[in-house]
Amino acid sequence: MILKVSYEEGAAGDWVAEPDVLSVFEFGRSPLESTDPRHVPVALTQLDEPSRVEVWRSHGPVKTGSWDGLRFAQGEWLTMGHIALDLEQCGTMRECSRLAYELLQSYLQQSPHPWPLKIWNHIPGINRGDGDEERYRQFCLGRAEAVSIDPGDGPPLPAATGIGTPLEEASLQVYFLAGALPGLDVENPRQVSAWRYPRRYGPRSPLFSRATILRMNGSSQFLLSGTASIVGHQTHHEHQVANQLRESLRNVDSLLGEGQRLMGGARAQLDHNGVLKVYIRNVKDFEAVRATLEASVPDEIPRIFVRGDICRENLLTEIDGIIGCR
Ligand code: 3EB
Repeated sequence: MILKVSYEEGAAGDWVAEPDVLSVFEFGRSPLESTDPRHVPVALTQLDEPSRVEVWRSHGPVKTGSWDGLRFAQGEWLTMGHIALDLEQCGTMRECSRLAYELLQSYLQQSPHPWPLKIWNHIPGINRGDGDEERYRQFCLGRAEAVSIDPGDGPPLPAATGIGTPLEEASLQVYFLAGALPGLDVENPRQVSAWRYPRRYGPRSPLFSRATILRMNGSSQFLLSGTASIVGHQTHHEHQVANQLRESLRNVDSLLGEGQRLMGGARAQLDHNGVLKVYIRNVKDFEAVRATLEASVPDEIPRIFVRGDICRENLLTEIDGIIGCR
């Protein structure tokens, strides 16, 4: 595997010093507290125990730096980059989002690793505001304004996760993985592509593909987008968290099948070569979600549970992950 992701006990500082470490994500901290480019605080609280950090490793040596406020760690083949914009200094959510995506694109243009492979968007108070004024919809508007490419037939951006952090969080955070070679974008036959969602979900569609396959040095890895209980473009199983998680897992399964159809070879498995991250809106649902996941996927795949709001008010949980292909 070209990207090794693991959940590790211990402090972020214990891991950032390793020579092959691209980044260490620390849960439950504000992104604005970051000092080392490889240390990325994330404003999502971990729900399970023990407390762990998410460590990304790839072929080194790793070069770190800052570019117009974007911090990055560049390995031989892969780059991790992150942006945290203070919403108060930035203006509206729409402006902030546009700025973040303009910065991301101008950084990638001059990078030896210009191909975005997966983007995580952490949006404070994501469901705040009514109708088209909702923060998530305004975020989508700003992103679409920054991404000049006409979607046409294909996704203009790779896999992504869009998740809500607490309303009190001061920053919009965008972090990403980019590579020296383009990934292969995969859509889900069970779902309408996000960039073709009907108007009722917002003035500009979300821009992301359902998964991106990272192919490099003979290995393939599935970078799954945040996957929720959406079939077609509609939310299924409103108010039923366990059924929402099962539907999300059917979407993951369908994506892995579609990936195999496109790539040939063996089907990607949820095994020790991958990791899953489960986002839960309401803390009270944690035990039900944990038990449902345990009954549905092999024990050997590492997982972490975090509290986060989902981009539609009627969605209670969402899952993403990085899955190894043989
Ligand atoms: C969905 O399927 C759920 O706006 O970047 C998932 C992944 C979702 C990414 C984004 C939103 C985003 O529409 C929400």
